Amino acid sequence: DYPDRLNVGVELTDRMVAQGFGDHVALIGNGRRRTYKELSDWTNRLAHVLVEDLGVRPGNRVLIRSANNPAMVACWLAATKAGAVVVNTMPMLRAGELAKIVDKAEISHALCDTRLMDELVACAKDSGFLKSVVGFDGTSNHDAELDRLALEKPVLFDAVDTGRDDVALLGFTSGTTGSPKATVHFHRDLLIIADGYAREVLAVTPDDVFVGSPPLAFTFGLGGLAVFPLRFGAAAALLENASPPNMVEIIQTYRATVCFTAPTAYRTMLAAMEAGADLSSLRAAVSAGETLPAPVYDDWIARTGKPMLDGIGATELLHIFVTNRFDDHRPACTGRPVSGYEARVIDDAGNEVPPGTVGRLAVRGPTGCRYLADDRQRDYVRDGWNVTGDSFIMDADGYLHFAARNDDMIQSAGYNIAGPEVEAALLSHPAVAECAVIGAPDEARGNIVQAHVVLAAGHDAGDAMAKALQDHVKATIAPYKYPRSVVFTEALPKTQSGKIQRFRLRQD
Ligand code: 3SK
Repeated sequence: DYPDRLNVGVELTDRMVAQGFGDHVALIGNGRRRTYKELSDWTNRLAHVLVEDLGVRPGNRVLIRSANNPAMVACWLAATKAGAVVVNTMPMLRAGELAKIVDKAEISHALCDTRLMDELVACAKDSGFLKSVVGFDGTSNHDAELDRLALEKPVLFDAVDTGRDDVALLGFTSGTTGSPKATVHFHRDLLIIADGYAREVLAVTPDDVFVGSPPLAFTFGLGGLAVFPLRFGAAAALLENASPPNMVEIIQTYRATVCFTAPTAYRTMLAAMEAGADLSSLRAAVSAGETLPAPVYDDWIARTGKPMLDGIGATELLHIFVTNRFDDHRPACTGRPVSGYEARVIDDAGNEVPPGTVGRLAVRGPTGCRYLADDRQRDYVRDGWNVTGDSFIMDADGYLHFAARNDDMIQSAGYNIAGPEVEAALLSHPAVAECAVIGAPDEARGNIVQAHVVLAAGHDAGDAMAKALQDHVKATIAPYKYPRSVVFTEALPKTQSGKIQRFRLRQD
């Protein structure tokens, strides 16, 4: 139950100061620590600039373009306090991609790290919506227009009196198919994910230090690296380049306790621990965005004595809605719904399938989904249930097990083969660092299973390796599932949030 009048920007800053967290560290980044009081002052000054100098009005759509750093969080909170609807965007987007977002969301104002201006300026030139682009200093040296204007402003700001059901955020999702949709989220949604998943599952305390790789532009990152820590008086250590080695370094430096990232990064962290890195401060390792292979889960427990928490979320529902828990977790299992959410597995007609049967995962909960002006709403939401693009099996105890993304099922010679199962088998071979399995057209079999493999350091590609991997899969799962074609590659195509784009492999 949230009050009728609610502004999430205020809740995560001024309210935290009022609750006594003023001196606690809120954000770490670019070598600096910022307390809650500093964050509150900073965001209030920025909000003054937005309203008084830039003319932002409640409901205006404000785009933010930055890598993960404290200034990006401050801009997001300030725009929220000013009553704007924020669209956070990835730093690597090009003018053409930005233009689609600007048009769809009818963006009037943009705040941009000065290091990333070119593409946005190019996009603004031809835009009928975007009337103001202002730069901020992502390195927090306050050396850009927005920062200079902010320094002149008072540290108190009378935030716009938004309602709990007013729109606060548009989360863009390109999914793995490339055609962006915007999902609409209210002020209360941002608190629901903190008071649900973060409180119930992670039991966040003010002593926690969060770290992770997902961009703040992706709601997985915004939740895990901004909303969750700030809701509980904890700290977030933000990395502009969250490569696994950088995360290992920051975890050790700041004794980070909660990590949000994808399974591939955890594999690198396991190797780093093997080589002597001390990641013992981590109490929660959250894995999402890609299926967690059982070997990574097993190795993590063996090495740290703690579970890795696999979960599934969606931009449509803002954050994780099905998850394992510290005291309730299993390998190759995504767990049970977070409180407030319901999940079921359905067939094509929308009927629930019996336990043990593969079907489409459907979810219902308080945070979505509402697409912005998009006909795909009709396919995604049916009878109030969000019908995801993932196939799952629910076991007799109500635990959900990932089967495949719907487009990852491979029909080969009359067999239905789940690509991720073959990937898991390949990943259990020590020579495989990463892989993606797709169906490749084949005259005789309709499709054959094709594995795209990135080898771990010290292993050589070639026929002998391909044969070794095929034999390994045959020995691990039903032999008919083995990859008849193995393609070695240096890197897999990924979205900017780290999801493998199998559709691009299919196009090649
Ligand atoms: O896995 C995802 O795609 C996701 C999306 C948004 C928020 C959280 C998650 C895990």
